[in-house]
Amino acid sequence: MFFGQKIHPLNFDRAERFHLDGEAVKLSGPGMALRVGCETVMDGCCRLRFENGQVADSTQYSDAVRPAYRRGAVATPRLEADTARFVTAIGQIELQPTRLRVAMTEVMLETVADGIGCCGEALLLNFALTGVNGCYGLGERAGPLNKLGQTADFLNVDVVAVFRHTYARDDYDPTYVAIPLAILKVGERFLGVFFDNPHRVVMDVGKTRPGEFWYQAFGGVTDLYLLAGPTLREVTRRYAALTGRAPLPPLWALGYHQCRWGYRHEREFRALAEQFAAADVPVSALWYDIDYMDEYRLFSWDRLDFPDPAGLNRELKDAGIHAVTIVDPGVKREPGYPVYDSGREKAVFCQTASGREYVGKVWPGDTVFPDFSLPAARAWWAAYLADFLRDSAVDGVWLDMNDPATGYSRTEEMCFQHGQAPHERYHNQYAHFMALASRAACEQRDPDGRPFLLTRSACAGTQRYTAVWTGDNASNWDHLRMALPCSLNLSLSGIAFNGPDVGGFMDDTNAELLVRWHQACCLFPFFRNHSSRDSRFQEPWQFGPATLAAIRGAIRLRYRLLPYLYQCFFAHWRDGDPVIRPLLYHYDHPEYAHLGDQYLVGDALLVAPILHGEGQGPESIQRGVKYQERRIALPAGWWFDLNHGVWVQGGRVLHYAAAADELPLFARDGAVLPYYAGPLRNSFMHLSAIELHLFCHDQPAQFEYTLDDRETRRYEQGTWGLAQVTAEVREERTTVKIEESGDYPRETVRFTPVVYGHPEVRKLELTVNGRAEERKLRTEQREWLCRNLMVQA
Ligand code: MIG
Repeated sequence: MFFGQKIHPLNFDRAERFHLDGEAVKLSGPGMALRVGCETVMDGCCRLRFENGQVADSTQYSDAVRPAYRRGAVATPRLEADTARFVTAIGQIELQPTRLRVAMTEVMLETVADGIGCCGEALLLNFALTGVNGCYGLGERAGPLNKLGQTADFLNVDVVAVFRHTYARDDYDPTYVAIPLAILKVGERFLGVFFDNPHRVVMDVGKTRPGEFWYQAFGGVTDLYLLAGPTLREVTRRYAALTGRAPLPPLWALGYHQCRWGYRHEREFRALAEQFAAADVPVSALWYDIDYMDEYRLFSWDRLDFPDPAGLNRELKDAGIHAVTIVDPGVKREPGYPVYDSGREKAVFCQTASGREYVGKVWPGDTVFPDFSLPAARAWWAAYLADFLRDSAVDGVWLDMNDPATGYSRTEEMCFQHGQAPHERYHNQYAHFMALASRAACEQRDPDGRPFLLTRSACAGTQRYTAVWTGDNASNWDHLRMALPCSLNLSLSGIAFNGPDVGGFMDDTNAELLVRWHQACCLFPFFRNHSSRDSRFQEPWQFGPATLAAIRGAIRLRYRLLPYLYQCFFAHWRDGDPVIRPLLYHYDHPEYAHLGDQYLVGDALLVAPILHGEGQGPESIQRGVKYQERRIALPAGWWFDLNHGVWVQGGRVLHYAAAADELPLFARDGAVLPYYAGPLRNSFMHLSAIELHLFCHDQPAQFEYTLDDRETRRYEQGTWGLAQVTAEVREERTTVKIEESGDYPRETVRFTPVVYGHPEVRKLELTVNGRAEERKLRTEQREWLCRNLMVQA
């Protein structure tokens, strides 16, 4: 067996007839009995459940869908001569023994002839790709943005462990995350097909057979959710509503994070805090990798290297730096170690089919694994973790090795539910339930606070509990380029809070790569520099003053725009829009179907980073300064070029030259960017004064600024307000109106408008909640504040 292997379509049995079976339709033939039921789940979404008679247990074990949507309104089939018809919220669904056809108002999706089959426990659905010119989502993937012509294996693995010699390539498959959601672009319209099945599945999107889209599940029950468009935005929002949107993180979690495998002594952490201060680079968290532990025992500290972890972490926090510790799932199998003894006594560890404790071989040596599918195991885990977080004054949890990684010991022998449930049922959900239990620990520790968790593995729905990083990448340009489509597709797949290891994890980075990586990702939802103990150090100051200055510029840019990023997270929580988006999220142009080297942050900013190094692509030298060049597709309308301080007209491709310390960045006409202009002191940021940077060329500008306490979970009960901002620039006058509403005290934030790119503007008329306010007009005529920051530092 090798990854990506499929079942030949001719090996599937096909049905010959069907009949009504309760409220479902049963397709049957030699070797085959497949029950298909249909429900309307919510507006624009319905579910087809496929129960293969050869699968002994017809329970759906996936935890992907929010409980509210697990039951829908049953659509009773009407049987006609050779067709069963379901009438649903998205349109008509027609089923024949070997064919399925979904006719939505705007698009049609149908299988090829003989498109439905079973082979033992496996299920085949083979759709025709007629008219399909794009495919997105598919969770976390290497490769290009558009997955048409690609294949994807949905099995969580420890990538570097299984691709030991090829991890540095950019085409590995599978990855750490399994989210079987495909968003198809049919002509100009979109529809989503989410195959909810926690078992291993594969998709082949026209690779093996052009024109055919294979979904093959190797076991379990498949719930096919059809998500109506017609826009990408509607599909994405519906999927997010179905599987859950990320809760709001604390503001500090959106800052810059510094991590490295190999930091192993308290004096290194103190030195890091000092070095960041000396380098004048803000940092919001320092991360403890596995070396903080006492011989890799969970919930312990090596007391020689860290005599007083709580004291150290409080000291860091006084400087605005939070502490995050890694927490692996594996428990050292060591009688006398209390965590092991108590888990054994409570029977919370995974077992083999015959009931032995399942043993793997990872960092602690012989290791056992909590069975997070058991509520009792989750409660046991949460209690330990909550105590650990409290006792050590740790603010965030980093969940690693939860693919799960078991070393040389095969994973398949790991069973669940006291040996009763086969490995495949929970393999892809192992990290998910670990995250659920770990989030519960954070909530126990601080009932009103906002947890911050980061995980390596995940499945559909895991965004409800944690952020995701894209695992062990390598320090090379291919992996920098891959980071964009990978995070964009992950964002479309419900995981809005994600990002790669900036600088690259494996192998040695270099000055230029490190700078470009910081620039490319400084507006990503998650922004962490991380590297392996075997690689060269890559903290911002490791490559000399010019490199430091460029990196500092990118990091400061992020901090200046943290209020905007925070607004994007709030919008995600409210509506399901991802924080970073491919251009085709908002703009319709044939080229954008493949555009994976530039992206939007919210709907206001367009980022087109430099993704190649010196000598690898277009470049030039002008007046002694080196520039890297690239093409930038600028959608129609006016854009403000934040490097050059000029309006440029879109609807065309620009050829752009960026010096080493420049990130090509554009603000949309009509955008308002909330900007933090106060002092930069790590995670300390009082957002009681916000600048509203106004970009009005032809368009009036508009923005909904959400007001909340940024710390507690009261927003979940509706304790938040809106400041509705509208602005217009006409000749020499700027008119700005701010109207507050909602369940939040008025005028807790002082807003200052800043007008861009209008040298002729002289007057400001500002009204706040219906009252005229005197405020000096501020304009930026040449360059943007951030560029000044980036270049002059
Ligand atoms: O076997 O904890 O992906 O981020 O630094 C390697 C050590 C285990 C893998 C994670 C990586 C982390 C490393 N871990």
